[in-house]
Amino acid sequence: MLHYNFLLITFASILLKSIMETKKRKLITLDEFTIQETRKFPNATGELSSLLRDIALACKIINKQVNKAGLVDILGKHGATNVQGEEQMKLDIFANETLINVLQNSAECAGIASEENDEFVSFDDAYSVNSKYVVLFDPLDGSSNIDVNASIGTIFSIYRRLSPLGSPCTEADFLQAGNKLMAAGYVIYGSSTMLVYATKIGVNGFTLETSIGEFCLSHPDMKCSENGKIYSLNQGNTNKYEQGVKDFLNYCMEENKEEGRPYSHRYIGSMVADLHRTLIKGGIFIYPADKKNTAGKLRLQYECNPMALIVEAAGGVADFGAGRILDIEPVELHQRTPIYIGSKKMVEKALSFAQ
Ligand code: P6P
Repeated sequence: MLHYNFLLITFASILLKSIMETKKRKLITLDEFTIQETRKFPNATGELSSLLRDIALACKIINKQVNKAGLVDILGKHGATNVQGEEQMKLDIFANETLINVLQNSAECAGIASEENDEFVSFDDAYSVNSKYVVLFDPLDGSSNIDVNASIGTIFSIYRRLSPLGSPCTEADFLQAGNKLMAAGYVIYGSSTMLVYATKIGVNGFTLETSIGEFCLSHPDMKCSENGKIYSLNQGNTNKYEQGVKDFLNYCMEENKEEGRPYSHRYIGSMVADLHRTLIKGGIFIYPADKKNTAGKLRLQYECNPMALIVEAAGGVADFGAGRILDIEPVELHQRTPIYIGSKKMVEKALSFAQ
């Protein structure tokens, strides 16, 4: 009997200990995480963490509107068109204005460039003009999917400004190559709302916990698998693609059990959603040049560079067909580029057909 009691007490104490440990394991918010990361760099001042917090705040405000888009009169066309010649949805405008307002009030941002604005915006108030970072963003990427309730997203890039503190931003601040990025990330407004951001040392994902209004660490140290089985591009454009892309498409659709083919084709038409899946599941996303879009469709500074930093920091590859996306020297704020991005072996295979 004594032995039985001893076993019972031992089991109960182990159970209690594990319950206490579980209770101790707290959610790590984005702010807590970035502050912990800052402490790894003795010279870090916390300004980048503060800027990430401001971007996260703007995206929480945007998320609120995206989530109820069907209920308020914010759906549908705004009637205007943006510099890309694309019809602007009302949510595009709201997202753009929200990011500009929040960043202007941030103590860490000297100016912005937006996919929705023809020119960059320099914040010349006393605080902002002495800030050391500039932010570029696509406020609501994939907005053509808003009306059909498919995932859309905000994409952002953070550069250290080149112009002297105390003076207004110059265009050069916004025309830096992607290999100069300090950080980049996206927020995907999907079945859950997630913020994923990268610095050169890694990629981490945070899911919005709506009960406390905080992005909480849910995907630490994200990695893009070396290979994959999903290819993602707009197959409706096949007749406009160069022969190398057509040959890769045929390769993907060819039966080959040893190499796990045919692959699966997935295409949402929202870069953030297609890239998030590629990061989580592996695969390749391609938006190549074609007869209509001879330089490709996607924007270098607002879509391709930030996504390239994220995927490369996760171990993947991001190429424009003849070199790294991140090494392109931008010459124009809204310039476009072809993009082959995702699992290293799949990008290499796709590019081997382009030769
Ligand atoms: P297409 C959305 O308009 C976007 O800029 C990206 O999010 C997306 O990957 C691409 O364009 C979709 O383009 O020509 O396939 O509709």
